[in-house]
Amino acid sequence: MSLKLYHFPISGPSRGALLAARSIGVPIKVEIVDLFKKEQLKESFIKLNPQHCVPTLEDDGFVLWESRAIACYLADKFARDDQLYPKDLERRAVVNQRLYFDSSSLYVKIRAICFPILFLGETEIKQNLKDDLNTTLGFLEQFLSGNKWVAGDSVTIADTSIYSSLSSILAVGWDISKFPNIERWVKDCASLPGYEENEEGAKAFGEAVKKNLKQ
Ligand SMILES: N[C@@H](CCC(=O)N[C@@H](CS)C(=O)NCC(=O)O)C(=O)O
Repeated sequence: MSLKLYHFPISGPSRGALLAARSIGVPIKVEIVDLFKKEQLKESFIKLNPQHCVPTLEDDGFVLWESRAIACYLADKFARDDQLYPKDLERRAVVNQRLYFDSSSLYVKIRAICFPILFLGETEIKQNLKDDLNTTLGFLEQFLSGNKWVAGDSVTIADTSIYSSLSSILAVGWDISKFPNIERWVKDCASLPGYEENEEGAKAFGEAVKKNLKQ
């Protein structure tokens, strides 16, 4: 088996794919693509992934990108059982809903705040972007009401995906004290395999954002 993940630790989506792989427990070779050095634009990488983004997975010649698609693929192919990505139609549908929620809502709101600060010279977070993210966190708070994990009683790849997104903005110093279910779940996420590795990348992300923020 030769499984390789092209990865950049500062990237939330990239950490999401790796955190899923760590929970699945599949051995995976990690190759760093330094986005700050524009390594994703190297000819060899564009040949592999014309969309030149991380994470990108290579599995014996099969190439896949999009962090959540990678998590689903790895769970389906390598997980010991179906807990992380249930086969039951309805339970899987809820996991998928949470994954789409992350990809189309939570991650998007976090990116809308951080991208302009990291790359466009913005030094403040606009109030409407703060409100947008807090509204979205309100939905996550509801998903976690009466549930230990975001899609029910057991940990799934929805947790690894959403946690990797959320950990980026937590590292910027986001206040989640109004969301007690999220606070409790964030503490529980410390039990995820690969948690420390994720925290390191999130911390570097948070520092890069905070450096550009007006104090
Ligand atoms: N929706 C994608 C987002 C991937 C993405 O935008 N990756 C960024 C880093 S966060 C990237 O590789 N950017 C470099 C580029 O597009 O050239 C996923 O979840 O994998």
